[in-house]
Amino acid sequence: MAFSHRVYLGLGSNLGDRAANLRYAVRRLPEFGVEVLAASPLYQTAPWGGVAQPDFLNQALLAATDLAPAELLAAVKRLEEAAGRLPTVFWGPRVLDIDILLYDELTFQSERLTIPHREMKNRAFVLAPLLDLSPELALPDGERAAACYARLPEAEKAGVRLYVERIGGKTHMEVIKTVAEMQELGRRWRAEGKKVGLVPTMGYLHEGHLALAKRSVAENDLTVMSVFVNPIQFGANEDLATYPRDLAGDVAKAASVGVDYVFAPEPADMYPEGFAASINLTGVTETLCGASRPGHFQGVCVVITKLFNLVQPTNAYFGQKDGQQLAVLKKLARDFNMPVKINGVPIVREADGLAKSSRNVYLDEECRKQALVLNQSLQAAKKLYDAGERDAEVIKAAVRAHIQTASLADIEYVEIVDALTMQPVSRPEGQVMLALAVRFKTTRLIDNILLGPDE
Ligand code: PH2
Ligand code: MG
Ligand code: MG
Repeated sequence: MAFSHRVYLGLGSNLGDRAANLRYAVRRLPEFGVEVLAASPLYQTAPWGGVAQPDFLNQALLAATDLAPAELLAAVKRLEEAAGRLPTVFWGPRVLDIDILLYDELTFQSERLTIPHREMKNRAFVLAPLLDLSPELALPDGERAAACYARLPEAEKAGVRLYVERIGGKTHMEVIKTVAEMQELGRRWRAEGKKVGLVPTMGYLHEGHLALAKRSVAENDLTVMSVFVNPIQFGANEDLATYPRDLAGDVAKAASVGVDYVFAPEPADMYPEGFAASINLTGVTETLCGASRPGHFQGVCVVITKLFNLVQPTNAYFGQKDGQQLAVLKKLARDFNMPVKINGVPIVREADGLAKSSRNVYLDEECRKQALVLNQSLQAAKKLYDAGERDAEVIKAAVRAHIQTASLADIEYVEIVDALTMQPVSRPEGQVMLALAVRFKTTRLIDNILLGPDE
């Protein structure tokens, strides 16, 4: 099911078996048209306002639904009733309370419903579990949930304590924020003999990333997706500062395809003062993007080596979109005898053929239109190859000529290389990669196609 709206719900209970009541809500929400994507841990919280009453257990859920806001409100009211909630004193003790906190980026106001939830910014018992789901969560007014939480009086935050029991939804997505926690989990999984899949990303997830995650979820006991914009793989004049970021959205998308853990460390935790390691693979890193982005693949090799050491994955998944990166990492794993299988996953394209990339958001309307020449030229080259053409210069010339029909295209390279060594070939034999890098105004795009037999 692909529900179209993303909602955050706040759950509370302070009557009866509180944990069982919350578990009941998580279990039955799907029957009411609400798919639970991720559930926070439970918090035991001091009652806020209202009459004197027992402590609550509170939880936040990330969910997806096709229901409109008013329908969603009606649905959660029915579920509250089904759980045995009786009309009680205003703000008195209740078996189950389900509040709609956020609904997409919507602000909505009716007599019965206000979105975002009217009081959520002022309540530690709402914000604390919410931040477990999405540390970077942005509210529709642009404010961050973390900033709201930070503003609350210390006394109120002190009334919120993590409760031991964890009640999950369909998925048990957790966000790991520190290197130390990630290393501890990796160690435990290895000791338990778990088959772990790792999907390294720089975030701002699109269907291409989710294709990697789906493969990993299907092939492993559990999947870790890292979301880390790796500073050391960016050159001085590259787009590190402006690289698009949306951790809250990434967490939601990862949860929706069954990822178990998002690892989102801070740069200073990955590269503390005095960090000195570098890794240099000769040959394979020196052509194509390696020629125009000095230091790029060294930075990639370092971060991936660190991630492998922390997570200790059985499988790691990378997109064929970054074809040279895939070849470099296969070589890295082979040369260092790393106990991990490197899996390449085919390029995911937009309906009109443009390869999906986080950087596509930089393209203005005209560049976006003209960028279609990239895939078109690759398809034309494949036709030539399939018709028997084996002169690399002839194929490359045809690709260049087609790209140059786009007035804004500025070709960095068009190259045919051996699929494993990334060294240029003049007459393709075995599997080769036709790869290109082209600038449209300030945006640099790469794309490629594999030709010949898969070895
Ligand atoms: N809900 C209320 C009023 N007060 N206090 C805590 N700690 N947790 C709640 O869920 C809660 C509350 C009204 O919905
Ligand atoms: Mg409430
Ligand atoms: Mg309520």
